[in-house]
Amino acid sequence: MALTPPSQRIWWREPVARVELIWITVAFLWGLVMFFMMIYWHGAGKQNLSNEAYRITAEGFTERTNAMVEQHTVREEAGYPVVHPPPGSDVYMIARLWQWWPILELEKDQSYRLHLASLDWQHGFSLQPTNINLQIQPGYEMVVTLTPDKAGEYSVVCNEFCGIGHHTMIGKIYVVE
Ligand SMILES: [Cu+2]
Repeated sequence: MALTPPSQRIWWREPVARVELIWITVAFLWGLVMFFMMIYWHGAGKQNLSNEAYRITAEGFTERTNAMVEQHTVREEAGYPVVHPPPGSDVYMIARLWQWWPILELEKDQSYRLHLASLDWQHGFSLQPTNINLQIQPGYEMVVTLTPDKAGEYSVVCNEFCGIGHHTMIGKIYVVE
């Protein structure tokens, strides 16, 4: 390895080689293609759901979630309320250290507005086994309109490392016929 200085002091003011120009052009054009594909994929293909984001306060979001839980809890499971809200309604899920709260029970082929928010810091919403991923930031709610098309038990995994109990932060959504 040469550790001697370049022979010319201004070593960087050289014409760009043809092959490098070609690569820059190819990379730039490909970047443009992918940019427009992003917009295209938004509508076509099996992409992540389009979401909306709104500013919230932790207290306000807790209040709305509690109201839903109070009205529509149908049973309890390991200390978690299982909430069965009416089809078409707004449903809420709180992310906090270290849980997704409460458990939701939704009906197949019905639409819901799912509101997700964190009460402390950043968490990740990953719905398994379908591949829906959202980052949940404090101070904002993510709202997705979803229509579950398959009955079963879904897990919500936090996929944003959030501390010592991160691996235990697992929530649940039931979809019933
Ligand atoms: Cu988390």
